[in-house]
Amino acid sequence: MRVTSPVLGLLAVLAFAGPGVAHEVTNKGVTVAHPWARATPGGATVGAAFMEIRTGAGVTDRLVSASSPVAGRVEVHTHIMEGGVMKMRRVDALELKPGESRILKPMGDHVMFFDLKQPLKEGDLVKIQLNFAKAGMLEVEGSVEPAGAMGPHGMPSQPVEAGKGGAENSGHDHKHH
Ligand SMILES: [Cu+2]
Repeated sequence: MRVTSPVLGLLAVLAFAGPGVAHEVTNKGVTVAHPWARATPGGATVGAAFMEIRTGAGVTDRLVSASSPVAGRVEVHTHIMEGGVMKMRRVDALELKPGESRILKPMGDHVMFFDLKQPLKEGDLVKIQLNFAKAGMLEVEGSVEPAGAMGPHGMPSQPVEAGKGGAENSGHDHKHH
Protein backbone atom coordinates (compact mmCIF):
# COMPACT_ATOMS: atom_id res chain seq x y z
CA MET A 1 0.00 0.00 0.00
CA ARG A 2 1.31 3.39 -0.97
CA VAL A 3 1.60 6.00 1.69
CA THR A 4 0.95 9.57 0.65
CA SER A 5 1.82 12.62 2.64
CA PRO A 6 -0.99 14.78 4.04
CA VAL A 7 -0.05 17.42 1.47
CA LEU A 8 -0.42 15.04 -1.45
CA GLY A 9 -3.69 13.81 0.02
CA LEU A 10 -4.97 17.36 0.17
CA LEU A 11 -3.93 18.01 -3.42
CA ALA A 12 -5.82 14.92 -4.50
CA VAL A 13 -8.93 16.18 -2.74
CA LEU A 14 -8.59 19.60 -4.37
CA ALA A 15 -8.12 17.99 -7.76
CA PHE A 16 -11.44 16.24 -7.35
CA ALA A 17 -13.24 19.37 -6.18
CA GLY A 18 -14.73 19.85 -9.61
CA PRO A 19 -14.10 19.81 -13.34
CA GLY A 20 -13.52 22.87 -15.47
CA VAL A 21 -12.61 26.19 -13.96
CA ALA A 22 -11.04 25.89 -10.56
CA HIS A 23 -12.44 27.05 -7.29
CA GLU A 24 -8.96 28.14 -6.28
CA VAL A 25 -6.22 29.40 -8.59
CA THR A 26 -2.66 30.53 -7.93
CA ASN A 27 -0.19 32.32 -10.18
CA LYS A 28 2.99 34.17 -9.32
CA GLY A 29 2.26 34.13 -5.61
CA VAL A 30 -1.32 35.39 -5.93
CA THR A 31 -4.13 33.00 -4.96
CA VAL A 32 -7.82 33.51 -5.50
CA ALA A 33 -9.87 31.19 -3.30
CA HIS A 34 -13.47 30.51 -2.28
CA PRO A 35 -15.14 32.69 -4.90
CA TRP A 36 -18.88 33.12 -4.52
CA ALA A 37 -21.66 35.40 -5.61
CA ARG A 38 -25.03 36.33 -4.21
CA ALA A 39 -28.20 35.22 -5.90
CA THR A 40 -30.10 38.08 -7.52
CA PRO A 41 -33.85 38.64 -7.79
CA GLY A 42 -35.54 38.22 -11.18
CA GLY A 43 -35.30 41.66 -12.72
CA ALA A 44 -32.02 42.67 -11.14
CA THR A 45 -29.27 43.91 -13.43
CA VAL A 46 -26.59 44.18 -10.77
CA GLY A 47 -24.93 41.60 -8.55
CA ALA A 48 -21.82 41.09 -6.51
CA ALA A 49 -19.12 38.48 -6.08
CA PHE A 50 -16.70 37.87 -3.26
CA MET A 51 -13.58 35.81 -2.62
CA GLU A 52 -10.34 35.57 -0.75
CA ILE A 53 -7.20 36.94 -2.38
CA ARG A 54 -3.94 35.80 -0.83
CA THR A 55 -0.43 36.97 -1.57
CA GLY A 56 2.72 35.06 -0.75
CA ALA A 57 5.54 36.45 1.34
CA GLY A 58 7.31 39.19 -0.58
CA VAL A 59 4.58 39.34 -3.22
CA THR A 60 2.86 42.61 -4.03
CA ASP A 61 0.27 42.96 -6.73
CA ARG A 62 -2.83 44.90 -7.69
CA LEU A 63 -6.23 43.69 -8.75
CA VAL A 64 -6.85 46.08 -11.61
CA SER A 65 -10.01 44.79 -13.27
CA ALA A 66 -12.45 41.93 -13.49
CA SER A 67 -14.86 40.47 -16.00
CA SER A 68 -17.45 37.72 -16.22
CA PRO A 69 -19.49 36.13 -18.98
CA VAL A 70 -22.66 36.79 -16.95
CA ALA A 71 -22.21 40.55 -16.86
CA GLY A 72 -21.86 43.28 -19.44
CA ARG A 73 -19.51 45.18 -17.16
CA VAL A 74 -17.64 44.33 -13.98
CA GLU A 75 -16.06 46.77 -11.55
CA VAL A 76 -13.93 46.45 -8.44
CA HIS A 77 -15.63 48.16 -5.51
CA THR A 78 -15.00 48.95 -1.90
CA HIS A 79 -17.14 50.37 0.87
CA ILE A 80 -16.22 53.50 2.74
CA MET A 81 -17.82 55.21 5.69
CA GLU A 82 -18.99 58.67 4.71
CA GLY A 83 -20.93 60.86 7.11
CA GLY A 84 -21.87 57.81 9.15
CA VAL A 85 -23.22 55.99 6.09
CA MET A 86 -21.61 53.01 4.33
CA LYS A 87 -21.18 53.81 0.67
CA MET A 88 -19.91 51.77 -2.23
CA ARG A 89 -17.20 53.23 -4.33
CA ARG A 90 -15.44 52.02 -7.43
CA VAL A 91 -11.69 51.68 -7.04
CA ASP A 92 -9.08 51.72 -9.78
CA ALA A 93 -7.27 48.84 -8.12
CA LEU A 94 -7.08 46.80 -4.94
CA GLU A 95 -3.54 47.02 -3.63
CA LEU A 96 -2.29 43.71 -2.26
CA LYS A 97 0.42 43.64 0.37
CA PRO A 98 2.91 40.79 0.86
CA GLY A 99 1.59 37.86 2.86
CA GLU A 100 -1.89 39.29 2.93
CA SER A 101 -5.19 37.46 3.05
CA ARG A 102 -7.69 39.91 1.66
CA ILE A 103 -11.30 38.86 2.12
CA LEU A 104 -13.73 40.39 -0.32
CA LYS A 105 -17.09 40.26 1.44
CA PRO A 106 -20.48 41.92 1.72
CA MET A 107 -20.12 45.49 3.05
CA GLY A 108 -16.43 45.40 2.18
CA ASP A 109 -14.41 45.05 -0.99
CA HIS A 110 -16.30 43.28 -3.73
CA VAL A 111 -16.51 42.57 -7.42
CA MET A 112 -19.60 44.18 -8.87
CA PHE A 113 -21.57 42.92 -11.84
CA PHE A 114 -23.50 45.33 -14.05
CA ASP A 115 -25.84 44.57 -16.95
CA LEU A 116 -26.41 41.01 -15.77
CA LYS A 117 -27.37 38.84 -18.72
CA GLN A 118 -29.37 36.51 -16.49
CA PRO A 119 -30.34 36.35 -12.83
CA LEU A 120 -27.77 34.61 -10.64
CA LYS A 121 -29.56 31.59 -9.23
CA GLU A 122 -28.63 29.83 -6.02
CA GLY A 123 -26.64 26.71 -6.85
CA ASP A 124 -25.36 28.06 -10.17
CA LEU A 125 -21.68 28.51 -10.89
CA VAL A 126 -20.39 31.78 -12.20
CA LYS A 127 -17.06 32.35 -13.93
CA ILE A 128 -15.09 35.37 -12.82
CA GLN A 129 -11.89 36.60 -14.44
CA LEU A 130 -9.65 38.69 -12.23
CA ASN A 131 -6.89 40.73 -13.78
CA PHE A 132 -3.81 41.34 -11.70
CA ALA A 133 -1.02 43.72 -12.69
CA LYS A 134 1.68 41.06 -12.21
CA ALA A 135 -0.06 37.69 -11.86
CA GLY A 136 -2.12 38.26 -14.98
CA MET A 137 -5.62 36.89 -15.46
CA LEU A 138 -6.83 34.34 -12.94
CA GLU A 139 -10.14 32.70 -13.78
CA VAL A 140 -12.18 31.12 -11.02
CA GLU A 141 -15.65 29.67 -10.78
CA GLY A 142 -17.74 30.83 -7.86
CA SER A 143 -20.81 29.30 -6.33
CA VAL A 144 -24.02 31.30 -6.21
CA GLU A 145 -25.22 31.50 -2.62
CA PRO A 146 -28.60 32.69 -1.28
CA ALA A 147 -29.37 36.40 -1.65
CA GLY A 148 -28.56 37.26 1.95
CA ALA A 149 -25.53 34.99 2.33
CA MET A 150 -22.54 36.43 4.12
CA GLY A 151 -20.06 33.79 3.03
CA PRO A 152 -19.49 30.88 0.65
CA HIS A 153 -21.21 27.55 1.20
CA GLY A 154 -19.63 25.43 3.88
CA MET A 155 -17.52 28.29 5.16
CA PRO A 156 -18.18 30.17 8.36
CA SER A 157 -19.76 33.46 7.41
CA GLN A 158 -17.39 36.37 7.56
CA PRO A 159 -17.86 38.63 10.52
CA VAL A 160 -19.23 41.91 9.24
CA GLU A 161 -18.47 44.48 11.88
CA ALA A 162 -18.91 44.28 15.60
CA GLY A 163 -22.34 45.50 16.61
CA LYS A 164 -23.86 45.25 13.15
CA GLY A 165 -26.64 42.81 12.60
CA GLY A 166 -27.76 40.83 9.60
CA ALA A 167 -31.01 42.76 9.20
CA GLU A 168 -29.09 45.90 8.45
CA ASN A 169 -27.04 44.15 5.80
CA SER A 170 -30.01 42.65 4.05
CA GLY A 171 -31.19 46.18 3.33
CA HIS A 172 -28.09 46.88 1.31
CA ASP A 173 -28.69 46.25 -2.33
CA HIS A 174 -26.49 48.53 -4.42
CA LYS A 175 -29.53 50.58 -5.37
CA HIS A 176 -27.60 53.80 -5.71
CA HIS A 177 -26.06 52.72 -8.98
CU1 LIG B 1 -20.62 47.57 -5.55
